[in-house]
Amino acid sequence: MKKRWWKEAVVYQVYWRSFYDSDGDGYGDLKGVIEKLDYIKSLGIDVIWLNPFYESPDRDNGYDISDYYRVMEKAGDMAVFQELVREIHNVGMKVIMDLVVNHTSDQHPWFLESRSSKDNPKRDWYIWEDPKEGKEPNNWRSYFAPSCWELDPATGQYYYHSFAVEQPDLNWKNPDLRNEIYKMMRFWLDRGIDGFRMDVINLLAKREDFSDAENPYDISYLANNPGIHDYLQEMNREVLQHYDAMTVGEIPFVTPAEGLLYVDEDRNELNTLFHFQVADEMPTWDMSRFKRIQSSWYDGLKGKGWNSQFLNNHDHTRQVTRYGNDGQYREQSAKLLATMVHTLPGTPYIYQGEEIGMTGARFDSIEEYNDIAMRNKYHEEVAKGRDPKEVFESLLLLSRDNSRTPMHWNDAPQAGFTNGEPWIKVNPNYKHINVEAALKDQDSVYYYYKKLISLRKENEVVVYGDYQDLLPDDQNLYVYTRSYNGTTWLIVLNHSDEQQTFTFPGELQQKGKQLIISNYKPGTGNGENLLDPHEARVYQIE
Ligand code: TEU
Repeated sequence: MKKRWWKEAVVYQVYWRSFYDSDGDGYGDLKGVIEKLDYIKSLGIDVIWLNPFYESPDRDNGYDISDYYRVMEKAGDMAVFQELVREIHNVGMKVIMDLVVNHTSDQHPWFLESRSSKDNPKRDWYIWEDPKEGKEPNNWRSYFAPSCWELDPATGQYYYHSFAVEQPDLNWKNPDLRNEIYKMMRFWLDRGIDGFRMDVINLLAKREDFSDAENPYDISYLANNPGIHDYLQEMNREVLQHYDAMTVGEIPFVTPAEGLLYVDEDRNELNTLFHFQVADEMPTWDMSRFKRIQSSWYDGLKGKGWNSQFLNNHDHTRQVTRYGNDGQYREQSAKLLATMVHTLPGTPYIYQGEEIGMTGARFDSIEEYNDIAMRNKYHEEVAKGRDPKEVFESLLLLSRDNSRTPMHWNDAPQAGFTNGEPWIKVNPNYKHINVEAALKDQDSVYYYYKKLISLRKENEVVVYGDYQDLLPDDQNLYVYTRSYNGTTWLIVLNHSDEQQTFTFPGELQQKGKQLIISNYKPGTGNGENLLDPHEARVYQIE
């Protein structure tokens, strides 16, 4: 495949509101990111992804934008943003921004105009439908609400929202709207950013036919509709191809064949994607399923398009809690999951705090949660008459606040995140899981990440190598090779709480092997044929 900087890169996601608070208002901010750039750089990171910091009423933590050209006060201002971009470039990193153009806030002036009357020129910038028999136009649900339609009493029509009621969807059929978005993208690219993470980008086109869904709970009708590829090709022609920009699309509800249409290098749409076959469809660890997903995406994109690897982000529970062991084997498990993400094919993403093995948070009552998805779901279920405690418990594992608690810098109050009251509670385990402690311990999860990242820089096999799963049916061991230009790496992962015996498959038995990295100290292991709980090893085959 063609060599590209964003294929070789490691991306670090900064959820700025929980990263570092420089002014004591309880929210992290862009100045705080500037203060911590040396830390990010020290890991060996190439690209920072910043979650949205545009002007916003903040009902969905910045994903409800009311002005695309302003910086939210909590985050800072345009001058600080420009300083941040400069500083990031000065230390040799790049920065990509969230692009949220499926919807705006209901407080965006475009929507205020659109809703003001049926003949307002901006009416057509959103999606309006008449009631059907006095009710919603159809039975579709939205991500965050029981219906994707909300009645606007002033004009008697319903507007369409894929997410919360406060996030009306834009109408991408309207060419004026599209041009306005392209203009806005150029504005930020001209200010020096290096690309975009594109929020639910495959939701832009809607179905032509708004008839009822057979199963309204399968909300895949919101995505991948006819016209989407025309919009993305137009966006590429109008904006992206004029910059050396990296684009990663958030693309739920796709098979590899559908995903390829977005990232096929001959089609000029996006560079790479996040598919959600793991994050949305695999609630807890499932070895066979994970292996099938990896193989099918590898086969589906091979030689044509580029994948991304991640196991958590600001929407998905921290990986060591959800997919690993965050108790007795927390450190080993965090290192094993990292080994996997950084040696599977695709660009790896690290979500802040993952590199010190931060765990999911658990609060005591729904009032302590801020996540709009969780709160809305809780109220919907309780209103149906279900037991509140049972509903609450059922939402804990996947609450988005699991991963949104503040970054742990040290063992000082509030984990050194803020001098004020944090906007969301700090995970109490910051006393022993924090950056300061990690930096003092040569065996920490942090130093393991640092080594993994440097391996990617020095060994093209990790980036461009072919992938082969050697034990597709094993429930505990994940064993695969990456091969490139005569070099072969063998990755051996014991994703279980028990010791496992292991035999090198086939011809690998006779070959020489050099251990490149492992999460157990050399010498303390049990020899090559016994793997400790959560042991990870990477060998170069001679
Ligand atoms: O997320 C889309 C979303 O709903 C995810 O939670 C989902 O799990 C998966 O990513 C896609 O199926 C994006 C943002 O990341 C999220 O924070 C926003 O709330 C949402 O869009 C609306 O903008």
